Amino acid sequence: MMHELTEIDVAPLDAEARRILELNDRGGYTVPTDGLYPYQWNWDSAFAGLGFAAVNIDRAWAEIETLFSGQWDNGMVPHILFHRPDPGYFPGPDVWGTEDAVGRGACAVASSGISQPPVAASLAWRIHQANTAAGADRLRALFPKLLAYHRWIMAARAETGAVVITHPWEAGRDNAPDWDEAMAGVDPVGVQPYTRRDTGHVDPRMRPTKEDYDRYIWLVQFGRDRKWDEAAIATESPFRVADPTMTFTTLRSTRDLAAMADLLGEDAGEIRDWVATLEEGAETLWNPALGAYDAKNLRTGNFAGSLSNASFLCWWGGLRGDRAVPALDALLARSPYALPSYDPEGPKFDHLRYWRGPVWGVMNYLAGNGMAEAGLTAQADRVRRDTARLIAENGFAEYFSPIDGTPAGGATFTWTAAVWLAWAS
Ligand code: 9WN
Repeated sequence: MMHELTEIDVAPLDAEARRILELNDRGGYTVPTDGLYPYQWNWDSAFAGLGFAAVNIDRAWAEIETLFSGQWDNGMVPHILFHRPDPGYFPGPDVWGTEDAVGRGACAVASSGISQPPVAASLAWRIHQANTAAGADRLRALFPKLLAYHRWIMAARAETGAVVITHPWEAGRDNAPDWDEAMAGVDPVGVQPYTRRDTGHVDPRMRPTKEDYDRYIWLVQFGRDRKWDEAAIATESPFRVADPTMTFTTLRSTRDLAAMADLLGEDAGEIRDWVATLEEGAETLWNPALGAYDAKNLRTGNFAGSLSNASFLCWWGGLRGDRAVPALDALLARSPYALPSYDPEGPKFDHLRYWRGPVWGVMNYLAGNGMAEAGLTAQADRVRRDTARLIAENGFAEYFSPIDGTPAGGATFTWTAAVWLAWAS
């Protein structure tokens, strides 16, 4: 399965990746792909910034700054910023109804009411490292905003030390098997009639089911009815799941925030306390039966039993030790292309259905870099080479089949282009 990068002609792919960033640039922010996702998404945007760092450092910082223009007064950074209305995506700002949300305050940018994996601090730190002279003032200006974001996460979402999601969209892994038990606990009674837009852009076999969508929309209505009040949602929602993606990306970003604080001469005491809390929380996600980190439904205490690409973000989170290596090696051995979002031998595997099997470049970037840092050189190499091979053979798709590499979801995808420019090439 290994592929020598020397066999890939990188120059035309570099050019295509740059063209995609330009194509999806809407002036200060980038859409994930034209049509399917016409707004600014949180973690997509952080990756877009990373991609731009290889092209235009000023534009890279602008991407992150525009993302934080949508930050609520309570520190939360929403998962979607609706800068300009677009009927091509559902649910839009009218459905989210965040105008009078608790905690939004004076923020004038229309947005959703949930967040997404907080990779912004980590990727801003890398953008800074790409050009420290150009980034000095930008980093200083961004730091208090990043700190406020993380203070919100720790206050609103880290009651067990691990970081919880209140909606599957918040994990960025929408229909992962990780949420199946919690989603079964949501009775979508009273969902107002709606028309999906995603299945008009993309083959429905590559998207979540109607059963999933009914529950996604029910959870949006649930939050909106409580004015997005975190305390009420924490007490009353049937859906509250501790997530490895959120936990490990938060942990890594918190470590990077501490490094920023040191550089800027700021006090890092509060930040280092968060690292300790998150490390203890990460331990609660270790599922011995799986031999890997797993999602945990806080309403039942049950693990999902899901071996996923998120399981192997532990090294990106800065955890060390090799107890997850046997499960990783087993997963790699049964995946023609690494890393599948769900175990190809698991009972819920579906090679094209979104987060129930396909490979995602951004997850490979995070997991692969973590493996390299932890000294898992062979595994890191395999993940990076497979990412390059998938893109070289199938284009800059949203995601790919781990079995035969079929490109799936949207095309000319921003974060796939960014991952190519920043790492895979
Ligand atoms: C909902 C934009 C986003 C990504 C997510 C991915 C998908 C949205 C959707 O697209 O989610 O947020 O409508 O399917 O799952 O990770 O940020 O690319």
